Amino acid sequence: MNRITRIENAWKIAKDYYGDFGVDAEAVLASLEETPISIHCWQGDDVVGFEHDAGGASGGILTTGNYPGRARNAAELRQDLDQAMSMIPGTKRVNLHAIYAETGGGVDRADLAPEHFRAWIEWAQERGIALDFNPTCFSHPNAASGFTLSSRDDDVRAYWIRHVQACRRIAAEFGRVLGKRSLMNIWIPDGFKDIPADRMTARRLLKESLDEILSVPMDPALMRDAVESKLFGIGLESCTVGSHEFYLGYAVKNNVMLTLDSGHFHPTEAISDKISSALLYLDEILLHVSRPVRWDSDHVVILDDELQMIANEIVRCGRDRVNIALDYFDATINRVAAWAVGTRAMQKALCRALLEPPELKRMEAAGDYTGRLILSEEIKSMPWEAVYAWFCLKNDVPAEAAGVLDAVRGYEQNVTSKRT
Ligand code: RNT
Ligand code: ZN
Repeated sequence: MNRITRIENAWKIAKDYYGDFGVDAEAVLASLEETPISIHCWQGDDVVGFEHDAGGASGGILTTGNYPGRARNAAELRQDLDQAMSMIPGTKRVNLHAIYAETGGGVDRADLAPEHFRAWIEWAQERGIALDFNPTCFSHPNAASGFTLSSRDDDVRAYWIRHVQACRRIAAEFGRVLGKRSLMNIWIPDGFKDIPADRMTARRLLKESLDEILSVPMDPALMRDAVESKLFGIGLESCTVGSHEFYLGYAVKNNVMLTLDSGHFHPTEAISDKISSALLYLDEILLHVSRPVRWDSDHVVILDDELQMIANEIVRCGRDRVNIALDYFDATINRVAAWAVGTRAMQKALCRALLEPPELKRMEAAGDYTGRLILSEEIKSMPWEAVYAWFCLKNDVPAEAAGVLDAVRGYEQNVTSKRT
């Protein structure tokens, strides 16, 4: 039997199988198709960016590895993203950071403007994709003290306020030109290596900075602000100014989005459990799906238990209120593969979540925990992969590992291995 016939036959059997469980697999395909995943551009160049003195990420985040072929400029990064996206079915968005501006050199971050992203906007427009955005409040001399929006130095604080405000205007322009709202996520590295004597002042300063930034009204149809909390970073072990409580409170009070990053909590604490709570008090949230291994290591996302739990909660709580973005950076492997594997893993988890038999919730509601356990174990080996393979085939992207690997190897041979 040829490959395509085999995938199609498997899909037909799977559709029939899920039908018996009261699940409409055709509807699942449609839902999967329209669920956007925001792909982070920074996996492609190890969070370096295009500023002329760019030296890699600081602020307690760290990329390790030196796999050859890193994108060295915007044209290469876009080419690599195109290659990755050709291996990813469904609706894609691309997530940019301010350091990916193309200024020709010499433009200060506080003076960035939409024109410095013109090539990105045109590229996105040609592909019909939305752009998300992030101010870059790290890897910069004005962040060298370890404090940005919570700095005690008025000039430093004013500088970063101007930068974030510039970024909000850029995000709004993305939304306007592309006709799709841009999400702008604020993450700052600010924190203390050792035990602080005054946490309150730093947090009050951060609150005041955010208040000033948000005092400029923006059209929510064009852009929306999100704030991302964190537990600790390297060299910032004792206290992070923008902690979970800080931003949860801030988001609820000010009607901005909360960003939950899977690597930003205690190792046994999972963001999957936080989604339902956050959505009782916020209209929407943003996820930074990552994979922490022992710390916030930003490994490539894989189909593990927590990813599945995150996807289940997204589907159960409402896909329209949870915005999915990826956030990881591994420089020890082919970077295009890293994008493809992580994004496809997110989609596979969503596919499985969408295929969940309604019986599971019914059993729980009836107090039948034994039934819930037996069925949830069975769900793990249901033929979801036949549904995902068919989804890939319909979208004209590789359905199986061999296809992904061939595409990655071919691109590496022809393009990235030639970069020196
Ligand atoms: C850092 C945060 C943040 C960054 C990106 C590059 O811990 O997760 O989201 O990873 O902005
Ligand atoms: Zn993040």
